[in-house]
Amino acid sequence: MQFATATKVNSVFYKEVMKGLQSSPKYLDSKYFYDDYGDELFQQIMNCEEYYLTNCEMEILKTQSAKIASSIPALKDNFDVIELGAGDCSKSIHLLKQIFKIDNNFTFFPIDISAHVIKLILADLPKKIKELHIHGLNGEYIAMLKKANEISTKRKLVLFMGSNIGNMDNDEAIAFCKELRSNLNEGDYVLIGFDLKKDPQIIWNAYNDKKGITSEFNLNLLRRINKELNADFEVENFKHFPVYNPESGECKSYLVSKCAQQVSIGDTEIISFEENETIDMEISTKYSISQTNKIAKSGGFKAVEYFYDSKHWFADALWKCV
Ligand code: AVI
Repeated sequence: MQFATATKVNSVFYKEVMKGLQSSPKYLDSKYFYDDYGDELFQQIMNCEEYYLTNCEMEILKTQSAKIASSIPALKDNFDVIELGAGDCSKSIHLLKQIFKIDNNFTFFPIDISAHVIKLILADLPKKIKELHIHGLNGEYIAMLKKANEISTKRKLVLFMGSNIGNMDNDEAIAFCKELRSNLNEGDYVLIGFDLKKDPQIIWNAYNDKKGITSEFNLNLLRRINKELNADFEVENFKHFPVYNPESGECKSYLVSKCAQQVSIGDTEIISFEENETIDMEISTKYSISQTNKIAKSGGFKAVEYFYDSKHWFADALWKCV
């Protein structure tokens, strides 16, 4: 099949992949993990034994949603709820149900980079909370938040859970929070999930599960590039290798080239790999509470309250726009 269709070569995906693979050291953006199969693999990760994050945050939402809702006095006024990276809404649904008891007239705007995920939410959520107003938005967080703001001028509660912020380094996280704040108004709230520093072995295991699902999740991005950008990565020539630094709290996933090799992308580009050369695939940052407070302050928020799971491995922080 001829690759040189104008759309693919001009796509942001192609440009960002080329930029990352032509850099030194090489990197790819983990936001591209989530094609249909990537979504499925992430679901499997969330269910796997070692990946504790989902269970911890689920416990918080299942047991403390009433408390979270009562900590936000603004919910008694006219408001809407936005979820950045909504996924399957299996955690947020507990909070949405509590909020619905306070006011059944709000609109829920789930935002997700995956069109597939938004389709599933629109099909499933109305079965679980009848008469909930839902407006799904498929795209990047801030662009879609701006869209939600064009549709609704009500006060906002933004949910940004799952430690999705951990997939940014510290500077990116602060820049992102500033941008988030600039698209909200004083008195709006954010509920934001942070995976906390803990026994480093527990963290490392979460990104190196025995069944190899996380490895597949990383390698799947190479398969996606093969499929969508007409590349010829030999996926078995790369090895998934996660590293956790307990000092910085950065857990980083690399793909390591098992041999010297060349990969062609599209009709024209060749990328060379040396043996043991790396591709930086993902950062999953782990935080202390004082680090999260610094991020809140730098972003223009005030941390109002923290909600922890029983092991204190994870925290959902309630921030108010000041
Ligand atoms: C989505 N994000 C918070 C996950 C994480 O833990 O960084 C993605 C993930 N990567 C490997 N396992 C899960």
